[in-house]
Amino acid sequence: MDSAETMNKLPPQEVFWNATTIHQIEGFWFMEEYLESMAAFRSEFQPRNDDILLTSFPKTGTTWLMALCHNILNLEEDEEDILTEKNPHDVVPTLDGAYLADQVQNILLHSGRRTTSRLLHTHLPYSCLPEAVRNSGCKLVHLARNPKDTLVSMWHFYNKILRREPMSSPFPIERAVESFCSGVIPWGPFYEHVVGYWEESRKRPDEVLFLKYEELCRDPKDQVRKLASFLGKSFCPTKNGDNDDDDDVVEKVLQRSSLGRLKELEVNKNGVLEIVPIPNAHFFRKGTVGDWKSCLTPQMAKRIDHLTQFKLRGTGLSLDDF
Ligand code: PAP
Repeated sequence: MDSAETMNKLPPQEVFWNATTIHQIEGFWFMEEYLESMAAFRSEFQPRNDDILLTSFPKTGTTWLMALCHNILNLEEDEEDILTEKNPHDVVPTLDGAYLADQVQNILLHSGRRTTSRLLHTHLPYSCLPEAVRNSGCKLVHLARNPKDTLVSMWHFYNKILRREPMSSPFPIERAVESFCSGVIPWGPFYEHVVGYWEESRKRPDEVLFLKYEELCRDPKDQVRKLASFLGKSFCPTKNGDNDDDDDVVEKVLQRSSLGRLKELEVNKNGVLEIVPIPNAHFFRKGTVGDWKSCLTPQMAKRIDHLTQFKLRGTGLSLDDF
């Protein structure tokens, strides 16, 4: 193959927010620094049938989902409460971002010896998951979030990690809206990402659970029970037919996973992720439904709502779901 031909085979690339290169692979955009790890995950990862793979578009509540699932599965045995010492991202590894890191390989090997399932995470869209995962019986849990709140959360996060000195000013919000709507954003486009998991959850409801951040906020106990039962953990050890014992466990899971608690822990105030050097504090902000109102103008909101309606038409998902 000559060099012109090789050039033609390189995945298309763009510069995201004037700050970092992203490449388009199979219709989605990925940060250059994760490509090697992502390729290794896609070709080498050996799923087990009892693996639990959490999936999310960035900033849709990943950290919360990690904490909830960890606590649901380990509450009884985890007397030490590992989340007081480690950020949820260091307990539940993101395989596309850090597959090759020694810490992740250790987690994969170590948790393989445990009696409980391996709890893992990826930001990859459904269609880009390793074929071995799509063909395995392992359970997938997807957490979706309102697009406007996702965008605003993303804006705050990427301003912190990508717009450091000398670019210390925030990226203009109107340009962030533009790139969100164009879909040319890390792991984007957003809508195709969410619809991929939504459709798979409708085809295989026993293996793919689709949750929404807003529902978790609105009805946390019911959502945690639903999640626990999907993960094969039943919370109903009641003797007298009422839900009291069950309620205590659900409350404890929620309390241990809550934004208020995690945010105040020393590790999350001053620590840095073990695998990629991001300050833990960046993962905890407000966690408010509708926080987009603090950043987006009514015109920006209207534009995103129109796009959402258009992109979700015929899927069975709608704007009112979020
Ligand atoms: P990630 O995909 O990069 O891991 P993710 O955890 O999805 O990030 O995004 C952080 C968002 O989840 C923040 O939302 P906000 O910017 O709108 O505030 C963060 O506050 C929220 N979040 C983090 N932990 C929790 C939690 N335990 N409960 C509720 N929301 C949380």
